[in-house]
Amino acid sequence: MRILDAAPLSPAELERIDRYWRAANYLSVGQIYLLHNPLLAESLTAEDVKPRLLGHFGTVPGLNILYAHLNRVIAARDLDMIYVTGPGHGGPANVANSWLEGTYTETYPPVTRDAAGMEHLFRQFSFPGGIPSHAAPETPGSINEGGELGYSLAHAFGAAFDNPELIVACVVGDGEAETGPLATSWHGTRFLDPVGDGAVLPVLHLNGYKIANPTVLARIGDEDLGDLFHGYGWEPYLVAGDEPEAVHQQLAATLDTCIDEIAAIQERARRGEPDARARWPMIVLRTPKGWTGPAEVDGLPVEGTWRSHQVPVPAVRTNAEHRAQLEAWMRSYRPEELFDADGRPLNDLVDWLPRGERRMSGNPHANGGKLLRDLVLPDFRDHGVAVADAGKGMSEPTRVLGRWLRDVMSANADQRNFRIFGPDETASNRLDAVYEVTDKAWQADLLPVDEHLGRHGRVMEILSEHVCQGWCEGYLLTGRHAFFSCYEAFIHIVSSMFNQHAKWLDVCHELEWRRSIGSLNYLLSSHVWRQDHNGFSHQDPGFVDHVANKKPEVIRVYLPPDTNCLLSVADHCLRSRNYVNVIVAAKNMTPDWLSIEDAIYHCTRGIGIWEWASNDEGDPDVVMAAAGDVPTLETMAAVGILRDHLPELRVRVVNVVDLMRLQPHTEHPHGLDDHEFDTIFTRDRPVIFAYHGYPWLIHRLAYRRAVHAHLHVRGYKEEGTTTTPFDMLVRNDMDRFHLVMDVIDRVPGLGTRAAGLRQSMIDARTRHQHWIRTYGEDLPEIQDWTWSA
Ligand SMILES: Cc1ncc(C[n+]2csc(CCOP(=O)(O)OP(=O)(O)O)c2C)c(N)n1
Ligand SMILES: [Mg+2]
Repeated sequence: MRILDAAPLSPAELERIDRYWRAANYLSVGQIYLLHNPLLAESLTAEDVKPRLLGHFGTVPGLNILYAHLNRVIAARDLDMIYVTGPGHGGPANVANSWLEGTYTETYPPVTRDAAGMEHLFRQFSFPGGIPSHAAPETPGSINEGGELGYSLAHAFGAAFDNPELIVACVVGDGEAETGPLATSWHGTRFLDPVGDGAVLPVLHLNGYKIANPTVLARIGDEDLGDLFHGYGWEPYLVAGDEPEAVHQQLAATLDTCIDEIAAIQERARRGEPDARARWPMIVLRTPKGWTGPAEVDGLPVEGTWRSHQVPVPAVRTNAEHRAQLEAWMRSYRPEELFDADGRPLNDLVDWLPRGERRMSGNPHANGGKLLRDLVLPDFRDHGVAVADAGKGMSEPTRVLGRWLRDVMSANADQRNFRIFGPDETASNRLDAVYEVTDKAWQADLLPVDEHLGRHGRVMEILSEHVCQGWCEGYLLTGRHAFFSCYEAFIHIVSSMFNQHAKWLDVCHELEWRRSIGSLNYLLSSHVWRQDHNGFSHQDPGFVDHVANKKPEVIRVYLPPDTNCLLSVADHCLRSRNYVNVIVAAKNMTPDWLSIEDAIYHCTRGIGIWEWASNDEGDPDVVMAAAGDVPTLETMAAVGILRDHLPELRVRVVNVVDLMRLQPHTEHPHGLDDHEFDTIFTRDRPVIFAYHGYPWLIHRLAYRRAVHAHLHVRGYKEEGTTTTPFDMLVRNDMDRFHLVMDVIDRVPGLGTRAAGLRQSMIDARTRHQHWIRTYGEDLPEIQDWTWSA
């Protein structure tokens, strides 16, 4: 690793930056500890201290020293920069800097920049009715909560894409660096276009410790650490020390060099001399954990150890010695040199800081909705498939969607605010029409065999669902639009990231100043019912169950039954804001049920009676409901059998696109009120519901409905393997034959009358079993089945 020994700071600059750092540290410690007496006007009393001491100091001095130095280079060079805090548990640091920069008071006027405001600032931190302890949505300038560790670097890259003038400074905790998502995020430079994208400047914060352990990267020696990052294609610079003056000089010299190098890489590339092996600079900052805090507490070392992770001096309220230690610690920052008697930051403490939107806490990229522009969306109706006769024709839903996405990509090529993300599956999910107008981003070596790889590609593929998700979130949070396609089973990998993003959106609903951002749009394809090449490992429709746990204001789930419905749903999702939209759709040949006009009506309602397939004349004996493309097909086939063999049975066919329609309207904004629900499903007739995923979800959503006692749901019950498509249905009792049996078993009076039909359904399942074991494919009558009214 390179080590620079220049000392670019004049004594005055050194003094200035150190004072700023001390002020940020003082304000951070104050937030963790104090209720009153923010300026230490008198000696601390027990009542001045919070009853519950919550927060994390260990990472704070590192976050603050970086913030101070980044402010220096921003101001000196008029840089456009944001700050991503991997160890977001160091939230007091972000808040303190924002207060010093003035954005905190602009955002939250009651928190004035004086003694009263300082007291307010301290009190509210990790306090009931106040703000959370992390770099949360409430924190101006943050796009990374950092509560769940691992996503900072992927977020940083997502923010940098298509922002050629932006530098994203990204602190990575050395513990965070051990997580899977972070470890693979270092590959980001292989996808970052120095022409059209901005830069990411990672700072590995090698403070040596996590909560209770040393970190791996701090204990492998500088040489191996340097080699590791070299191997990943970075140029690592080491800044190390525990003596502030020396660290200030080294950090200043290193940041100057890094910013110069970034500019040089970009300048070369933008001049037309791209360098596929450009080594982007990064910094390894090795300073003590809990630096400037108490060296020892109760005879045990704290500064420079894991013991400083949270609250270094714990018993301040009850233990006078601890309280004196806290006071000495806070006074060591010399607040009288930082704030005037009224608690205002002294003029020369803050007069050199970046101003307006150049402040990292006030940069509009970190409140991306400010920069959000609507997508230009070509008319999806032009891509609709013609449907002369319902269920006669077939198409591949995602392939058709791919053509519309191609046009979306073209239409927004100039405004450069739309990308598609996916873990190596864009083509597999049959969205490959997009390659007619753009490539997959790639900055590593290119070989003649490669297809659709390009330096300026807008399709982002890396085989890490985590990184795809992190990039996608970073891109959205900075005010752009995205579409993420993934195999249904493997989207579980990012369940936890989805969680965090959904929580972020949820909190933003309460924050007027956080502007609306583009929705996170998932397309889950290659789904459970059609895993032709794969088996059990690839069969899991449960992500939706997890999504349904999140706040109704945030989540939407769509199960379009055919191609035209998929187009309509996708258009709706790309127009929406502040949601997580989950679309589940097949890539395989699927019957086309609805014309594009009918699809629009159906999807706008989100649920509907398919009267053209029903014969209930307003008084059904049974309701046959379906949600999902394969369940729709199977339901329609079952309805066909019923109508052929039991023509007097009045069957109502209901199709659900928007799953949240099933919830009461009091629970979800899309929920139907009971009256409307009852008119569709009845209050007392058997409902045979074929659902794409695990059956319990439908029960969960509909448990309060009058008809619930008569609701019988079929779905995936974890019976899977590599087998034929129809066999998957048979194994899970969602095949047409079983659905017919379900009707016979549940419609009063039908059991005896239709016993013969029931028996023939059992035989049909047996015939299927024998056939596939002999011929390896589904029965011809299954493969060739089409709907006939
Ligand atoms: C994914 C995840 N696992 C575990 C935790 C619990 N946790 C909070 S802080 C922390 C240690 C972080 O260490 P590091 O990244 O080195 O941060 P720093 O030393 O700067 O505080 C852990 C394990 C978490 N927040 N996220
Ligand atoms: Mg650490």
